[in-house]
Amino acid sequence: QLSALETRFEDTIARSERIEPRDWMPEGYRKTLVRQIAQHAHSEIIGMQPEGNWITRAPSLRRKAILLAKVQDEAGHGLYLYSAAETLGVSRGELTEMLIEGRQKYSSIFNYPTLSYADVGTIGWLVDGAAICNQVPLCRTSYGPYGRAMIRVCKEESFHQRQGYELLMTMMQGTDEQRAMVQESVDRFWWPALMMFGPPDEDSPNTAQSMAWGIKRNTNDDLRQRFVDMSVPQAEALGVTFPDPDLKWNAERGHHDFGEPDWEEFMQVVKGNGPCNAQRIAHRRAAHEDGAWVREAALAFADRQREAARA
Ligand code: FAQ
Repeated sequence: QLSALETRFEDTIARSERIEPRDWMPEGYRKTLVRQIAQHAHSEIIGMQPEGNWITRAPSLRRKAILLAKVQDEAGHGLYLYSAAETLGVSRGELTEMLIEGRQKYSSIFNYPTLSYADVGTIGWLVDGAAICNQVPLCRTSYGPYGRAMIRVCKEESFHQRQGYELLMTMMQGTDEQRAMVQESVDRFWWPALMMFGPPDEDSPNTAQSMAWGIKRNTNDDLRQRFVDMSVPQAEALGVTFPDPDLKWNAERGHHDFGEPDWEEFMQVVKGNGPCNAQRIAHRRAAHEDGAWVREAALAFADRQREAARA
């Protein structure tokens, strides 16, 4: 027997309407949202590092201005997402602690190094491309603050993807060496990009419940397929190939068939054993500790303002 509150919640979900912060929600729904939104926020913040690595070495002022703007946008996305999580009763400070103590995750993709400037283009094209595929449906997620944050995030991600593709297109019109740099970069990022969508559906413990609650709108495998189908013609236009001998059009299915990502590698990266996990967290921890004085000063200032207002 459902209580009146539960019935109202279920009805709201069934009508595809939004759950808002003041509405009653099951504890599991709240916890799942905190987990997913926090991971998403952490991914944006940690995701500043691989590309941030190249800001001081951008090949021109134009490329530097574009890259700076993109990395700043990622900080902004992290902040909207932490704000969305805060509506669920957790603070940004707590979430940051959980990230640097390794108690919350962030996307596996950001544990791979960026070895050449072509990686800036490839991240824009494939990583932001995968992010868009995953996030456009999240604009219709059942939790209001998360869905509304996604709308602006997706608009900015579209610009990010375009700048990456344009960068790669420019390099592909350059020298043989530049074309080789692009292909080498795509070869390294293709499989990790496919892993961004999460484990295969049969090994995804959260998908079924998250779909029933309207938090996720598609399964991991559906979105991965959509991404592959979208990327193949873009690769052809660019003149690069993907490192997958099984990748081919299947007319019967109306989709591309493709090979299996190395799920053992994925598990290792998620567990903290990827090429850059330790470095990413150490960098985030150092930035947090170096910023302690700013937080203390802001609190002291706010206290003084409050006292002045009372006097
Ligand atoms: N990496 O049961 P599921 C960006 C974990 S885009 C690490 O399938 P779920 C933009 C998962 O959390 C990247 N861990 O989980 C940008 C769970 O563990 P838990 C961020 C992963 O939640 C571009 C376990 O495996 N985007 O940042 C990954 O239903 C360029 C079992 O998995 C989002 O976060 C992974 N790839 O589905 C920024 C999108 N996949 O939590 C800078 C929102 C799975 O139980 C530069 N999130 N796990 O301990 C989602 O859509 C979902 O959370 C999924 C995973 C699809 C990622």
